[in-house]
Amino acid sequence: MQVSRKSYRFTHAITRKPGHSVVGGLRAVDTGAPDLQLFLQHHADYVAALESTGATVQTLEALEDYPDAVFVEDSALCFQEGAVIMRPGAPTRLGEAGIMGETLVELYEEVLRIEGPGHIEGGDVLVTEKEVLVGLSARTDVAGVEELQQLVARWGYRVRELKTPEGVLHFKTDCSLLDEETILSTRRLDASGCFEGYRVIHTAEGEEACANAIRFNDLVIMPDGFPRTADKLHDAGYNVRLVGNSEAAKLDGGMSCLSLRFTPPAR
Ligand code: CIR
Repeated sequence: MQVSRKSYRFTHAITRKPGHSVVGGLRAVDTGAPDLQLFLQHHADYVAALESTGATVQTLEALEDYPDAVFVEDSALCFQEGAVIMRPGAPTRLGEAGIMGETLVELYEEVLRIEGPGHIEGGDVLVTEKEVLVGLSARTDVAGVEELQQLVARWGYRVRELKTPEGVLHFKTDCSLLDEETILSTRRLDASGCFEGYRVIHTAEGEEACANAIRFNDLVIMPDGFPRTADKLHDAGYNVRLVGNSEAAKLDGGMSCLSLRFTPPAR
């Protein structure tokens, strides 16, 4: 695979502010609508954490027609060589991808698109140093994975198809990349054997909801409120930054969902 930089080093990120419509975002279980003011505060803290690593963060305006548009990760996949516009499996989110494409064509010469009929969402894709792992889920199907494989083969990437655990929204709801050889994972996902060959750190029992963290340059950014897993990561030598996530969590969103992280080619 032609990766010249580490899979967790990025110069850029794109985020999008939550809008008033976020209260109508998709959720598996209704635990109440998110509070927009608190969501905006958490979002600002998240952007500040990304920026504190020296990266340039482009924060797009809210898209009121798309309640879940704050979760930009699902709309595209960004590599060094180019970007791929996803095809979300949630009908209410389909239009977000094309809109993100308008931003990405400003940054990349090569912007490819999943045309369908399959579906794939960025939350189901974990890019590591050596491969692109994609979990089949209620949002990502075999045809979507196959189309991604065909598209990224030109850049030398190998796609490995896996299964997202039953009832889990996205593959990355249950795992994150910590460094070139280490994955943070729930025990239930790791039990499938999908991370053979990697070093795996498990979320603490009862703290499975923090498996969706991100390694962004020198930081591991994880949701606040999971002290035993935070201690584990700290003890393993990671520089952990906690960000409030209570409002995104009401919509099944976590740290990875809130940004696209990438290093665009010099133009
Ligand atoms: C959804 O159901 O699509 C949103 N409410 C949450 C998306 C979270 N995105 C992610 O895990 N990548």
